[in-house]
Amino acid sequence: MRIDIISLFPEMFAGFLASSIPARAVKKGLLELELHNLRDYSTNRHKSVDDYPYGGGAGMVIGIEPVDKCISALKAQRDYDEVIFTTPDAPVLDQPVANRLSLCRNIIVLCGHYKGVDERVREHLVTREISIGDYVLSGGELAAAVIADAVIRLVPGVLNDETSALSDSFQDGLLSPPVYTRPEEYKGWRVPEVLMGGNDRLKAEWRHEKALERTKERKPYLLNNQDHGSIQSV
Ligand code: 6GU
Repeated sequence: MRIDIISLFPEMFAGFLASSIPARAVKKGLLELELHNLRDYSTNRHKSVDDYPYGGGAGMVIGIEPVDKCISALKAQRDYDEVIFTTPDAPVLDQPVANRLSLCRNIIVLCGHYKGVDERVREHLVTREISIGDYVLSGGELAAAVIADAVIRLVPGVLNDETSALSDSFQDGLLSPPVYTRPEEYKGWRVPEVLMGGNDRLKAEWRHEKALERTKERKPYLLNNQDHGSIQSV
């Protein structure tokens, strides 16, 4: 999979890219992640990419020209399955969307910006808009990193078997059950007895029961959501 991120602040992704999972995916050859500075596609000698808004109003607006130039340059090299725009006024990212995106070959993520982006970018160049929650960030960079992380870890081979994405919270529409490790007792706080026994069926039943109980208590809406966007169901 290849992810191209277009941003005015590409340096914000340095820590994320150096971190374990995305770095390992790149090293394994499962992922290409390229950053593009929108400023490099400015059409004037001041390297600016924004201008005053038509009709007035506060602040500046990022113009369509540099965005189109950057996206066109990328599209000339390969086909893209999605051009994603990060913006708080879009549908919120969830696991089914992450699952679908993980099946793409090439995606572009265009980071939104507090300045606002010319609406024609959204109308003509973007295929999908994503928010990461109902709160406002100063730019779309953190959202793009969140989206990239959620997607990258689903690419086959990126995680090893024990941490397989299939056993995640949300993947079966349920939250994960509680987990425990040694010691069996700490300050009088004990590991549930059933997990200490030798009956695998009982242990599996217990985990499923706890997963259901947690989901009902904490995120009951997941129980009504049958769309998991899994590889089987897309
Ligand atoms: Cl995608 N962008 C910004 N600026 N703020 C957000 C967001 C995105 N998602 C939640 N808040």
